[in-house]
Amino acid sequence: MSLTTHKTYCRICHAYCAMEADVDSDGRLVAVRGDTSDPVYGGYTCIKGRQMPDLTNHPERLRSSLKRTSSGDFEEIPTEQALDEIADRLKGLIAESGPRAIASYLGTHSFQNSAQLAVARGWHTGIESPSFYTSVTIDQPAKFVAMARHGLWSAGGHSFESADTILVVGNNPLVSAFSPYGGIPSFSPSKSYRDAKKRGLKVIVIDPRRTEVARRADLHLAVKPGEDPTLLAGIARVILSEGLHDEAFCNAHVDGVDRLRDAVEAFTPEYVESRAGVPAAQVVEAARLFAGGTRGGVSCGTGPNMAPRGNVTEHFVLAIATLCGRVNREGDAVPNPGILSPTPRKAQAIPPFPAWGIGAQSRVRGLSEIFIGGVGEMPTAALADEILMPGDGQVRALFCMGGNPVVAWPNQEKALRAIAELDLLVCADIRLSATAKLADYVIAPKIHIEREDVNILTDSWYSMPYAHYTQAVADPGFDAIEEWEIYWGMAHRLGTPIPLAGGELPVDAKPSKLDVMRRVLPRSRVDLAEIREAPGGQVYDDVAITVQPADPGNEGKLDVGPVDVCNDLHEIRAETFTPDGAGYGEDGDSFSHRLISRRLRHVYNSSGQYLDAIRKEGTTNPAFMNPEDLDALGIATGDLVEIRSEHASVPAVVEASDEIRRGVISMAHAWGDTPNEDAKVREMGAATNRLVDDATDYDPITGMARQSAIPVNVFAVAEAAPPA
Ligand SMILES: Nc1nc2c(c(=O)[nH]1)N[C@H]1C(S)=C(S)[C@@H](COP(=O)(O)OP(=O)(O)OC[C@H]3O[C@@H](n4cnc5c(=O)[nH]c(N)nc54)[C@H](O)[C@@H]3O)O[C@H]1N2
Ligand SMILES: Nc1nc2c(c(=O)[nH]1)N[C@H]1C(S)=C(S)[C@@H](COP(=O)(O)OP(=O)(O)OC[C@H]3O[C@@H](n4cnc5c(=O)[nH]c(N)nc54)[C@H](O)[C@@H]3O)O[C@H]1N2
Ligand code: SF4
Ligand SMILES: [Mo]
Repeated sequence: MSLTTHKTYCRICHAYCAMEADVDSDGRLVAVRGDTSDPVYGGYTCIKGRQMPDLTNHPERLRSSLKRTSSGDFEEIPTEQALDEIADRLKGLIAESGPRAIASYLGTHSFQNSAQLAVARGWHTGIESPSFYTSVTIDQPAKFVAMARHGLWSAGGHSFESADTILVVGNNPLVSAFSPYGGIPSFSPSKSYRDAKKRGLKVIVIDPRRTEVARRADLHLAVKPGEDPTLLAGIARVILSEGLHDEAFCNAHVDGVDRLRDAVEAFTPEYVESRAGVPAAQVVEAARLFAGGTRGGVSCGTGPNMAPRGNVTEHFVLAIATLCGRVNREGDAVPNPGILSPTPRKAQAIPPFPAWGIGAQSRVRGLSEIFIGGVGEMPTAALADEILMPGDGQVRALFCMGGNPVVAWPNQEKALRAIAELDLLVCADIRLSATAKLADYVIAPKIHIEREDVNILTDSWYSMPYAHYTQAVADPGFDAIEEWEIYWGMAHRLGTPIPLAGGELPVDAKPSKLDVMRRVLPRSRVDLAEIREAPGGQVYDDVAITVQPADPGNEGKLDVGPVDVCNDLHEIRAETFTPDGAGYGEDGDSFSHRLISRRLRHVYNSSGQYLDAIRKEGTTNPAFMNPEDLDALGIATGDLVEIRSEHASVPAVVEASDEIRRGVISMAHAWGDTPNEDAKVREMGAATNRLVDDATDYDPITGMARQSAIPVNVFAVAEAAPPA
């Protein structure tokens, strides 16, 4: 059979690797490989991306939309008929309970889907429902709190390519391919890192685990889980007390230096050592090494965001770079000003701005919308309560798009109760996930390679002005639609508008995807049709710019010492803690270990775990532990344990790793299913989010639950002997 080759990009994760795809005459995807001609990726792919044909054509792929019948089983239903029925249900629910009863949760896959996020948001605005939730608020919402309190430098931070020293806090891009804001690039990360080390880049890593990045770093601070605020306060103290900061920059553009100096004064290197487990000399060395460089940024990942006080950690991520003046100055070249959503680059501060408490209020825990890039989102950690709590504003219908709440939301037991309480659950998923299995309707979506998409999320992450707009390459060959079309279908039937940045979407006749994208990206510097016509990803050199002077009379300043952060630091300093060396589980601590989050190279959260090539890499999410901890329990790699938090317990299969400090368990989330499936832990792993308590250990601004550094005990479990 003859094959046609198309250029496209992978959307299994947000790295968007450029690929070539071979498709047969029926439109079926046969093979993929890295596009070696691509100027950014140079042919890089990972094991997940290379499974795209299997993922797309897999027998478990949903090939029809499904409806739950009165007997409780699913039956196939034409998608347009499902949308008719869902729209009728929505009309009834809105008439009874008002629009706030209708919620959306957009999971990780929504960020790889260029029309979905904006159209879903617009649809919510159109029906006047604030119940709009995404995985960002259970991921790294502290980033947005920190930016709001610290302000932003309009011209941005130094690029990775121009850096001589970087600080990496709980972020492992060599596996996660995730690191915006000047960290190790998401694109072909291992090669980028190797090349940068060759040219002399100095790297400091803060992580309880000796990660892939830490192995090749100049300095690895193996912090105790959750003690990043203390360690970073100690590093800031050294920078300020030794006068290593950029005084000229701070005098001109920064407020709060003295407030911060006072607030970190008590975080001496010796205090940091006893509390965070990092030798005092290393605290000093890290500060001198970072401040001694001339260019480079600080990046932070999920671990510290999920541990307590993520807002303080993310504040230091910004403040340490600011103190050292690591920003682009007037006249500097901006290697990539952004093509699709360009922002002006001026040598001036955008002063702190409000980002919470100003929009819709949550009904629980005093929470509110968080503004992410100017757009309000309700906190996902509170959604289960918004479904369960009766009264005005109770959520009764949920659209779950490319997400898997049963294994990803904090507090699995509550998530399951909430899902059972819903009047209507509509999932869009490529297979019957742990969550989709519980839905009233499952809509069969087109998968990545079957969609036209443009690289919105990564627009500003590249070190060159690069854009890639792919056409739909494969054809599902069955009745499948895109997620934005589900929202459009609702608006069409309900007669409600979908306002977007570039104007309202017509809701009478369905617009083309390009028309949608034009309204999502009205400010693109290069015409979208031109990017769409270009074969593969392209560099648009004509849009390079230099940093412009500040606006006349502009007096905006960044704030490195916001009063709230300083108050938090005083509170942190007053906390009791288990001194390093004493070990957890002593001094009144009733938990012997801290369970921390991590990513595994071969799977993306709960996606892909069932594919043959992936299962060869492992069929469970191992509990990685220090060999001495295993010895103390009298167990070895491959043995079963039960891990118990204050809240619940999960089974796990242990694996020895000398990369992890004693007292720590490192385990990936989003494996497994409900407790009913626990006996299959070796075949499907277990959901660590069951251990998470959403309602006691939460962040008061974002509602973020303690999803890392979770206090747990661990018990060896003797397994029944297998049948003879
Ligand atoms: N304890 C703990 N909890 C965590 C985390 C942690 O580290 N520890 N991490 C948090 C983070 S960072 C995140 S982002 C969330 C993730 O939270 P979610 O996004 O809710 O979870 P995923 O497992 O990524 O769910 C993705 C779903 O999309 C489906 N899917 C795959 N491809 C497609 C497609 O093309 N279209 C559609 N419609 N669906 C598709 C998959 O089958 C899967 O069911 O979890 C958070 N929860
Ligand atoms: N292969 C693969 N890639 C992925 C994903 C995946 O599941 N698999 N998931 C994607 C998603 S949704 C996201 S949000 C990104 C996340 O991208 P990253 O944030 O880079 O994710 P991780 O690789 O888990 O790195 C987080 C690090 O934090 C460390 N850590 C845990 N707790 C603490 C702590 O208290 N303090 C400090 N300092 N460190 C701590 C962990 O040891 C880990 O090395 O990755 C994305 N990419
Ligand atoms: S890193 Fe892997 S999964 Fe992510 S886009 Fe690239 S090939 Fe796809
Ligand atoms: Mo995430």
